[in-house]
Amino acid sequence: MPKLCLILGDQLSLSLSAVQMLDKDSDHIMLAELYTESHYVKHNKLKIALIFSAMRHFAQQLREAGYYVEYYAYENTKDQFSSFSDVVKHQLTQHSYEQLICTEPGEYRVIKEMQSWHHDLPIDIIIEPDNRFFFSLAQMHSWFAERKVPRMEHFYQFARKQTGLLMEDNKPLGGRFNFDKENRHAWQANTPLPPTCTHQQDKITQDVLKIVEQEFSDFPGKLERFNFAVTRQQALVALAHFISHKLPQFGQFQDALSDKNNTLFHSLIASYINIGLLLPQEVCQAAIEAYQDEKAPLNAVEGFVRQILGWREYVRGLYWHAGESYKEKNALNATTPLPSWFWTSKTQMRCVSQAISHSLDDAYAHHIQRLMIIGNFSLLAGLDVKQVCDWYLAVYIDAFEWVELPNTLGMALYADDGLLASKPYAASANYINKMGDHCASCRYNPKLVTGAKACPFNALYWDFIQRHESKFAHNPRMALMVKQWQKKDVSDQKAIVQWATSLIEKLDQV
Ligand code: FAD
Ligand code: DLZ
Repeated sequence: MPKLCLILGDQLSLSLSAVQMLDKDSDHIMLAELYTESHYVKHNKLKIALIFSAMRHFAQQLREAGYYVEYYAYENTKDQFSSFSDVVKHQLTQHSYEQLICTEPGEYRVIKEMQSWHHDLPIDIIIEPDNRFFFSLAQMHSWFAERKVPRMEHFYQFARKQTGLLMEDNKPLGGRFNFDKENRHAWQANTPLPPTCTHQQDKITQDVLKIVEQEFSDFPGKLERFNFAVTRQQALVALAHFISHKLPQFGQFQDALSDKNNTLFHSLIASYINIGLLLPQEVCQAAIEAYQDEKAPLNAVEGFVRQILGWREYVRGLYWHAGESYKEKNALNATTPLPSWFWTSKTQMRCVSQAISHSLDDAYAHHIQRLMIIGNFSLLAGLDVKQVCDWYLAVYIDAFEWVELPNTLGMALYADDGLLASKPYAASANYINKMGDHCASCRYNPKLVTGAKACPFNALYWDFIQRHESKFAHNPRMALMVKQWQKKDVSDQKAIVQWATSLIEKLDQV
């Protein structure tokens, strides 16, 4: 009897563990486009289109490679099947199978559903570990379990030593593990921007775009902006484009913000790695080869490798190690409802409006926009943690819970009480003004703290320090800011708190 293999929309790799267990000549593979998967948050239309098109192309690739594939297209599933369980049950009525094989998914919600099949389905179920990371979950669990304060920087050094990447004689290349200090430049227009990498749309993608426009018309996203790789071949082109045109400047401008350009020297490949079109190992290897061929400097290559070998692996380990209850954390009791402009981008704060409009329209914002603009505002204003996390999961092309949640709840919102970050990523307008040019065309003044012209980030920043004064006074990295707050005149403190309170009361109009 054949085996049946279920492949999810973010598992589109021929080297996937579940696929490795199959016999091409006899076993079957199934993929399903589902209403539930596209509705558990209001996903960006671009993200749904990317996933459906990449799934359809992957099915084609599997068939060309000789596999038998059952493909459940959205047009056929939407009124009939409401979950993976439903389609799997249906497929089990179509043939007799010996075993159902899956690769572990990237979310508690889905692993729980798969685990329920052990008693709900009349078939032997195998859930294989996901082999598309540098480290297995078992390795990550033991790394986290062995540490009281499991910081990314320590994990990264461990990962460099374990993999040997950018190492020579067991020492880091260039004498340091981290070249971050060289990576904090604002971008000036005299450094030319890289060209855009464009991807042709074939009939499969055009059909998907029509379906998504028809079925998800009230979801965020502008489908006319669709310019994504939907096959492994196209994703390899996107990677090569990044390596030749952006990697050399990636490090230098990694933290920069610009009013004129939304992507700067960022790679735009997170979604391709997350859905399986690219593997993290080959991506790091390509960057390291550019360094070896003297096409990119060490600070850029190290900075890039750190994001993938360091941050990406670390947040995945943290998501699974922290457990399902991580999602419920709200250490700073942040409960202010999301202002309506999170869904329209109509705020007068130029930096926030730009970051949100790109997030909604293009399903993309770079790391500093996510962390220091939208995340920072959410942190300072005490926006509801669950609402913010759901927003991030919905709008970004690369958002899957295992990677989105630690980044949003832990890194941006400090809602895990410092499990991920040693201090909150909180900053006033001064930081935003230093790292970019948004303030020059904003109606608010970054130097003012109170009053109608004052940038809201300033009063909200001090009010945030004040609201959490007792907690932050014990954090060595925050104590200085608490002292600065305490040194302010009582009348200034009162005016700042009053102004911040009035801003929070009318966030929709800020
Ligand atoms: P680049 O800036 O070119 O970085 C290179 C690669 O490094 C990325 O493609 C990605 O694979 C990896 N990477 C960089 N930073 C991180 C990180 N902190 N965690 C994991 N991988 C990282 N990344 C996601 O993939 N999905 C998410 O849902 C997501 N949500 C985020 C939410 C918040 C609040 C923050 C602060 C960050 C989030 N990130 C997320 C991390 C990071 O912002 C994105 O990976 C990056 O912006 C994607 O754009 P890029 O491909 O151009 O990345
Ligand atoms: C995100 C997503 C969407 C929008 N649609 C589908 C789908 O129709 N079918 C599918 O198999 N996967 C989809 N996905 C990805 C899943 O939500 C993802 O596999 C889980 O969240 C686990 O990471």
